[in-house]
Amino acid sequence: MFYDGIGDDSVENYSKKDKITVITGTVGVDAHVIGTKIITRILQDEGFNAVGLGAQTPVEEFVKVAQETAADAVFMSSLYGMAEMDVQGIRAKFTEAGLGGILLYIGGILGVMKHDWREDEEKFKKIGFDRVYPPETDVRLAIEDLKKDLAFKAKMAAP
Ligand code: B12
Repeated sequence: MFYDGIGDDSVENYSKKDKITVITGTVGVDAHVIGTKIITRILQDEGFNAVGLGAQTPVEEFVKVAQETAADAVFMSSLYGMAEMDVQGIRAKFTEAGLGGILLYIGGILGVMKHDWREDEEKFKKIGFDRVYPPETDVRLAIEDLKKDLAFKAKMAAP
């Protein structure tokens, strides 16, 4: 695992809580790193505290860094078609770490070969993701979703 170190929001600064913190990275042993780096950069440009874990990041590392940074969300990528295997039990792992309420989003190319993306959406939502995106989704769409989801959570938590 390595930190992207893009911009000034690398590991040294990641504990600051004046911004919404989003962890990014490509899960499992997937080496595709370009998309997640772009996502990290866009999040930072949009004012988020984005912590980029880069490629080949095990779920446990996402959990550990999310805990250390009190993260609000994870934007997880997977391109090589093995995501289903890599993320089994992910929601339980976050919950065990005291992060049951964290928003988990995943995108990239989640299945192997051409197939109906809605099957992926159903499958990954069952696994515990809040949002599942088809290939080549513009991350700005997910950022808009994140703002809505955080606002909804805040409303639910209000007395
Ligand atoms: C470059 C590339 C590689 C490079 C990766 C270099 C690197 N360090 O990143 C190398 C040569 C190493 C490689 C290896 C392999 N690759 Co490759 N690779 C590609 C290729 C051509 C481009 C990927 C890329 O960088 N795209 C550009 C970035 C900017 O786009 P992106 O990753 O899709 O991300 C954007 C969006 O999807 C979105 N997004 C991504 N994640 C998320 C998450 C969220 C939450 C949201 C909202 C949005 C989002 O935002 C990103 C930014 O715009 C694709 C083909 C393709 N057209 O996708 C194949 C492809 C992904 N590779 C493939 C395969 C099979 C492999 C290998 C298994 C090949 C092999 N037999 O060894 C290995 C995997 C090795 C491993 N351990 O991972 C397949 C996957 C097939 C599948 N899923 O069914 C593809 C689709 C090629 C193909 N048509 O068969 N690959």
